[in-house]
Amino acid sequence: MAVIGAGFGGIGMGVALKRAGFEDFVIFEKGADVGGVWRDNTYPGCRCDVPSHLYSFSFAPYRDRRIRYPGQRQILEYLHRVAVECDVMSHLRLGAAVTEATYLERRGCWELTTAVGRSVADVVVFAVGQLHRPYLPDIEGRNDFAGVSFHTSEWDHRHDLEGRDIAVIGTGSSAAQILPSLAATAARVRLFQRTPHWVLPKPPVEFGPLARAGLSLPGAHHLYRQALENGADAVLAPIMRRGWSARPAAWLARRYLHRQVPDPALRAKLTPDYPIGGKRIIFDSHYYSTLNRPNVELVTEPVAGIVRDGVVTADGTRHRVDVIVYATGFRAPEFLVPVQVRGRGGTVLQEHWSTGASAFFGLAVPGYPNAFLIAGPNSFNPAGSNPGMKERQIEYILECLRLRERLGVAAIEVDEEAMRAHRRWLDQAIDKTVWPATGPSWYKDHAGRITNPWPASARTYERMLRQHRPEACFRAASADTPYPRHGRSAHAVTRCSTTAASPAAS
Ligand code: N01
Repeated sequence: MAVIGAGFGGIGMGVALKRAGFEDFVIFEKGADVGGVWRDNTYPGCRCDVPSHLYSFSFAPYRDRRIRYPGQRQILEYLHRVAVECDVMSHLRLGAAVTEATYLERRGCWELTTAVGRSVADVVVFAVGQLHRPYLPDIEGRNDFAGVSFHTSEWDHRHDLEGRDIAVIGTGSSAAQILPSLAATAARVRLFQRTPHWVLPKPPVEFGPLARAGLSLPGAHHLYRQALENGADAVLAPIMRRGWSARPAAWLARRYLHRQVPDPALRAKLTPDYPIGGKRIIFDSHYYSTLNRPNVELVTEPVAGIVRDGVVTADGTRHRVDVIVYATGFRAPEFLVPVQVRGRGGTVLQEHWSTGASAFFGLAVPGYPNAFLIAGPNSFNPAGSNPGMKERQIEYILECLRLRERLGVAAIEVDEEAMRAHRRWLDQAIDKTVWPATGPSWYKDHAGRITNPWPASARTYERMLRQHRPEACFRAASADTPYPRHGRSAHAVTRCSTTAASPAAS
């Protein structure tokens, strides 16, 4: 069996396989380390805006009585610890980017191609995440810039930005986290905003003395996690569907903006004109206040081009800068790119998705037997914890593998009708959200189809998965190839045949 990606999804899948008594699997990771986005994003100020008691695996609960929102390094350390303690490290192949995955129909398994060779795996789990390929906008003259420039997820730490003139393009969550750190030492920061985002304040990074004392009581960490989970489902999720909390949340955000930004002209520029929740809400307590600093300027004229020494806006102003930081987000709707995935009949998944990426609960696609996704289309939780969503997907994938074993077939795949029914449900659920009424964001593909977020609460996702058992929604992909029974341990959920084979060229 092969898992592709060693972020939260891939590590979580590896741990679940080990716990199910399954040893014969490989995790292919393109990078030189585990961690996914928490390995790649090292920009100043990078930390999770979801409390880690929630943003962690339920089987490896976060138990810190001091820090509520750990920084990037601490989250990376957490993932390392999980991988080491749960004995997943020996399954890793680092620096092994999978470029092709082809379903071998007669054998009911997958052939995977990396730069060093080919492997065959009976099952493949794509755990590549949604936010790992940087998006660099196609701004005229981008390559003409003579200074230093980089994307937030590819921070170039060789450059000291103290005393420099910096342009930050984009005003999403990454920009909001970077701005206070940059502004503290830069000569000047110009923040280029196309659309203002909704911002809600978040509690301090560290717990206060009362919370610390509370967390020392038996069972308190678990109760706190549950409270966060309930809060996200009951308060945050309805915002996206114009539910009861949308108005109070918008009121709170406006009041927060009013209190933080005394200048009415600046406030007007920062006031969103689309419903709250239309784009991912920024949770941050230092972004607005940093915009009041004398060395920070919010530029709302559209970026028209980039020249040797700076950024030119549509009004013709030339903003001379030494450094350009692209806080312009990720190619999130291009799922699985650049892996070329070929399913039954040689159908390329990206072509199959030419009318919009879609998957059964974000985790399986008809015509792609024994292939599963973690964090696939419409399974990003914009109102809570994504490690939690991934755990639900991992549990479901294990159940699919058990079903395959029970059926005694080489391959199973999600039924077309189950997919169609799920699509119908998704369409009506998405119609009830604020996303159709909001402009472009990484929630949508280039044609405006909403391909990334889950349109309900995490609890609804869990409940719906329970109601859509694999027995009812998956079927044997081919009746003639029996389930491979040789060498299987008593506890194995599926037999793995991941083997290094001949180099790709041969
Ligand atoms: O990216 P974004 P991000 N000219 O796509 C602007 C997660 N995350 O890296 O809004 C000018 O949100 C674009 O403008 P507009 C989180 O899920 C989590 O900040 O399209 N501007 C927008 O302002 C988040 O949602 C944490 O008009 C241009 C910005 O670039 C996701 O990552 C922390 C432009 C892109 O914002 C992505 O966040 C950080 C152009 N040509 C991130 N093109 C946690 O703490 C684009 N923009 C968990």
